[in-house]
Amino acid sequence: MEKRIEIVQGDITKLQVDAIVNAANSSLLGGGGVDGAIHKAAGPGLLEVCRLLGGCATGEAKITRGYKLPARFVIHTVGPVWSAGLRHEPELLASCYQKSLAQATLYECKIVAFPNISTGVYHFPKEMAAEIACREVQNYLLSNTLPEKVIFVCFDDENLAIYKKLLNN
Ligand code: AR6
Repeated sequence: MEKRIEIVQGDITKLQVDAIVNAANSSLLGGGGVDGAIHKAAGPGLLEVCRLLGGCATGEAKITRGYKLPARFVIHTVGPVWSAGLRHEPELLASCYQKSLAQATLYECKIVAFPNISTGVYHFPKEMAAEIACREVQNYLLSNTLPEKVIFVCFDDENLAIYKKLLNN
């Protein structure tokens, strides 16, 4: 496996890294899943500043401080809702990774952690989502020195197995 990529299983809100990525919705005003967990752990300061951001389009990313989180920054990105692959979902998911990484570079983040964007309530097929995530991160790291390291945080066993299989060969 590429030395600058790591896979861990667990709760992304616990990681003491430069930035964690949030799988948000376009309102940026919180929700369930990883988004809910991040807002709960960050405290009300995060929601307050998110209200000022004016939302975020699918495939884009916006950055805030981490407030009470151990992570310094939160990069909020909005993954596509899977709709049979007919609405440019793969390109939009690729864009989430590219735009999030670009924010991380801009804010000089050394270590960035990603959840498995869109693979929860947005129902993007997990295998395809992982292929896109790995490809985009690998390509980005080839041409950028920052971030130094990217962590894929897998919450469920299925994603963990998929990422291990993809990155260990
Ligand atoms: N740490 C890491 N990963 C997590 C955590 C956690 N604490 N909790 C869940 N996951 P989802 P989406 C995993 O549904 O599909 C929200 O309501 C989870 O197992 O959080 O992009 C937003 O507000 C799954 O693999 O995000 C949006 O409305 C992955 O995170 C909508 O859900 C993504 O699942 C976004 O849907």
